[in-house]
Amino acid sequence: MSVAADRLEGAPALDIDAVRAQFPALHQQVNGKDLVYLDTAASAQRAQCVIDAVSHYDSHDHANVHRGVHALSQRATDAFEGARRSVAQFINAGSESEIVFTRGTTEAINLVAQSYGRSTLKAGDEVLITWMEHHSNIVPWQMVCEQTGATLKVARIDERGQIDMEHFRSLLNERTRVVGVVHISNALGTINPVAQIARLAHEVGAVVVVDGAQATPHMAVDVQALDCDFYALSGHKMYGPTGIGALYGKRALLDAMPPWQGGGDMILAVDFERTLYNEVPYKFEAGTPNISGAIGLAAACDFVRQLGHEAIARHEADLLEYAMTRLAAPDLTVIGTAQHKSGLVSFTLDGIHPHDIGTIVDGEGVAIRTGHHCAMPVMTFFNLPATARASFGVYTRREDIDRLADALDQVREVLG
Ligand code: 7TS
Repeated sequence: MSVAADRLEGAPALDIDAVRAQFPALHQQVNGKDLVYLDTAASAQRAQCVIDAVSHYDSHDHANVHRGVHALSQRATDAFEGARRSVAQFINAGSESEIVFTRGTTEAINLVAQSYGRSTLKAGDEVLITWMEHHSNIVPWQMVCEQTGATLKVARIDERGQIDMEHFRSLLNERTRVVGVVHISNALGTINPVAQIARLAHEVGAVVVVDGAQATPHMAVDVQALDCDFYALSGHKMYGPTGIGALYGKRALLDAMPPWQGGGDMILAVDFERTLYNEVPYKFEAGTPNISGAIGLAAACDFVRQLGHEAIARHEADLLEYAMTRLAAPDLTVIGTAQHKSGLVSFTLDGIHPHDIGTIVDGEGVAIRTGHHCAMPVMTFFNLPATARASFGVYTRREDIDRLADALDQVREVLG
């Protein structure tokens, strides 16, 4: 039994049939076969309670927020601000004013780079990230380094797909102003020691930006316990809608940061000489926000919280262990074998391009992701053009992994 599974012994079990009943999209046929959806890391399927919350809002309560005195605008505002409270509670932020709604993780990190980064970084400063970052935690930092003259540093990873902490420590110094790290790698499944990284970064006075896109659906996240300065998440990774996510930031940092986009809602008063900005979080939410998305995200937070992170972690640890055994074969190489790993398996089959794997298993009704997973440096590190990736969620069953294993046999038969 893996370390993770051992630790979770005694955690409550998920009622998998009840969970699956919450996901209408799972109950369909693809290419004449019952759908097996193993692409949750790219985007999770949407829970019925999320669909219902969005539909109820759209059908009954929609109006613009923060501006109307009429009943619908007040209802919409209450629901929108209630959603902010739900997200704050979900990651244990100290206050809902520390939650900025964004389009997702990508926009949240760009906000930090362009507001915090652009206003504080200068030539000689360093931004430290890791080799396993998603492009959304690489490119925004490259852009702001180019704008400010700061330098991007990258901590190595090892053969198992874990951060080389010795190298990470050796790159940290008094010039390091920002540390960016992914909580769970989407390409490898590695769960990173974010609290330890935050401690080390704070010792040199750097702020820590955590890419939590893959973490919030799979593990309990407590931003205060992690003591990270910023935390980014996406609704669609956690059974919620696309086009909505959030940035958590420590209040003192958000207060000191300049706005990054100008427009309605982010101001208190405007004349042509000077604009007085609104307080946080509104200072960072120019324009009409994704109101129904925020309501859907809050419903997704409730859904995950009700299932319970312990039960989810136990379920996914069991699936991971099962998959590692069930898929094991001389021609199959698993990429990413970290000691602490979440429920996904990135792999290659000898002599077969991952895209061909993806196409053939799709023909068997099995949805997996193939490609570089927006983490091209990880592919470079392992000297691969791409991998195939099966990623699990609360609705995944062992028999789904059996279906993948059978589909891989089909791949071998056709192309092997
Ligand atoms: N960070 C990580 C670790 C991710 O997995 C993703 C999306 C993002 C950031 C970006 O999130 P977004 O919601 O802003 O797009 N990952 C993937 C994936 O693994 N396959 O498709 C998208």
